[in-house]
Amino acid sequence: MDQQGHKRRIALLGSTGSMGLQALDVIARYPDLLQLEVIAANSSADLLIQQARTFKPNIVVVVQEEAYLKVKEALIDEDIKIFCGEQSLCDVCEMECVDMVLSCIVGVAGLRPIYHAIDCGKLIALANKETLVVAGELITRKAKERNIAIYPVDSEHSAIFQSLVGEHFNPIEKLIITASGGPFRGWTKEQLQNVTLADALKHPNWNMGPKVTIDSSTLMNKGLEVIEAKWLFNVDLDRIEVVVHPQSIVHSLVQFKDGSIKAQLGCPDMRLPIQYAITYPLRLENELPRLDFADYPALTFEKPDRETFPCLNIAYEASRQGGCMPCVMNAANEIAVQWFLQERIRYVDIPHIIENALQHADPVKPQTVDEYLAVDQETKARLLKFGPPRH
Ligand code: MN3
Repeated sequence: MDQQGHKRRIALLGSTGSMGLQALDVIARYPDLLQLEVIAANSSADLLIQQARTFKPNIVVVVQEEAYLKVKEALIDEDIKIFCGEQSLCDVCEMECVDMVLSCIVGVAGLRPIYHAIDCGKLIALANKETLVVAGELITRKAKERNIAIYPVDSEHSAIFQSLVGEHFNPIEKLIITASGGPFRGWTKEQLQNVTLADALKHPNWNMGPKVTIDSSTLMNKGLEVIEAKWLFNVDLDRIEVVVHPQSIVHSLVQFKDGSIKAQLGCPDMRLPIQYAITYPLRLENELPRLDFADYPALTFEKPDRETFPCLNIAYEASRQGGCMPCVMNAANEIAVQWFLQERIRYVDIPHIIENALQHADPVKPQTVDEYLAVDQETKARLLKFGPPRH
């Protein structure tokens, strides 16, 4: 709610994914403060119809045409505007009835709408980490130019953001990002040879969608988050450290120049970082589970195994090289994860596919959203043309 007592009007992009569902749950808890103006999804027509009936937004966006026709027909008796196509994702971001854009889109598809929302001066709550990985320089420059704050939704970045409240002029010495280590923590390279899709989809602590669950198991998720943190908090890569913390209670830490470390702790539940991002700077009462330290007699920390899980180093290296390289890495990872989810490649092929794509990349320096998206498209087209590696 702003100072005049107006509700904060939210456009939720990606409402049918795992994060989107949790975001709807949060928004619905604060009807006096928040108003759901727009929901948008790619193609999940049935779920979108159900969400529209339950949450009564004023606008629904469906990207795919076939799904759009189905949604439009089903909601004919509702007082809801229905828009179709990718361009509509951008169009709703500039509408006057929207104060904040909450992007829960997965992958590079979220880049254009968020860039446009920033350009239109909207508040941004960002769960879509790939946007900052691919074009962090462009996004953060535009946000600075428009004087727009980007509120992180990713739990690690929310923890850092919360630890920085009140520390505006105090220099950061180091960011320490925690990682659960995923389901294969402690496994050897040999053991990873036989990992199945079902094994990889079992995340020990967090309830997330399939893409981010696989990324967590390979540590690519942590690599993406390191790059995300670099842009969000303007901290050099060599001052961002990853530490494995299997209990997922300490969500990340900031070390200041005096050596003092601040952290944010809580139960692993994405609804808390979502809530903080969309109601910042307020801390509102909720019924989310509370942490009982008696349930966690030991909080442990260890170094990540960068040799068995090479994706973390791949991400650091791609970010160091800069230019289009993080975009190429992200594109190759999206394809590799898609192939693994379709059971067309082995688990251990994922890092090789990404490394291979980086080796063959032309190290250009994109300057616009279109140029970044062209690199993304070219990388994916090349991979799809040659298909999955054969053994
Ligand atoms: Mn995270």
